[in-house]
Amino acid sequence: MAETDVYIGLGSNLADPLSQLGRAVSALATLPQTRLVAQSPFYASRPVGPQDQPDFINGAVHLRTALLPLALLDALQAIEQAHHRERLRRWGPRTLDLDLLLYDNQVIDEERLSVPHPELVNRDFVLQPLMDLVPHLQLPDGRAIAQLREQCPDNNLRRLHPEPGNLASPGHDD
Ligand code: ROI
Repeated sequence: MAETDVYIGLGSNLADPLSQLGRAVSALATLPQTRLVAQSPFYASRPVGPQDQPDFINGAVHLRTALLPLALLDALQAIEQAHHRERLRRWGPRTLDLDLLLYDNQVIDEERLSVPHPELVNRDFVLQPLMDLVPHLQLPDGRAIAQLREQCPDNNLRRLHPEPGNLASPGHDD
């Protein structure tokens, strides 16, 4: 079975966003022909779009899958629906967003699907979790996500879980 590395962005700002993301990661881990390789920390972020909505919680996961891009997109949309996805208005609050950010090194430009995700390069709440997963990741056009992260607008990203202070610290001697 040919497997492909893919990266999925997660976002929510309605109905207990942290638990929405936690349950979404579990659902992604049980997709057919798919394995969860790694999960990023979760971050709080100021909304892009109208400001009269709650902050978002964002994260990303690395999957290895044999699903083709559109089959994977169908599976992501099924998980969104199972979470009673609500999108109240354009660029407004939502229960769960699952975005196919990267599918191997492929460029996909179809009616239902654009990969890499077109907004990826502008969003710290996508680039930072991707960097946590793969610090040296490059886009298919060769741009390094670490450099894009330095240049992109600031959405007041705050790392929530696991908290930075909870990381094992080398040199701690008790
Ligand atoms: N803003 C933030 N911070 N995080 C998101 O995931 C997000 N998703 C969206 C819009 C409404 C554009 N803004 C967002 O779809």
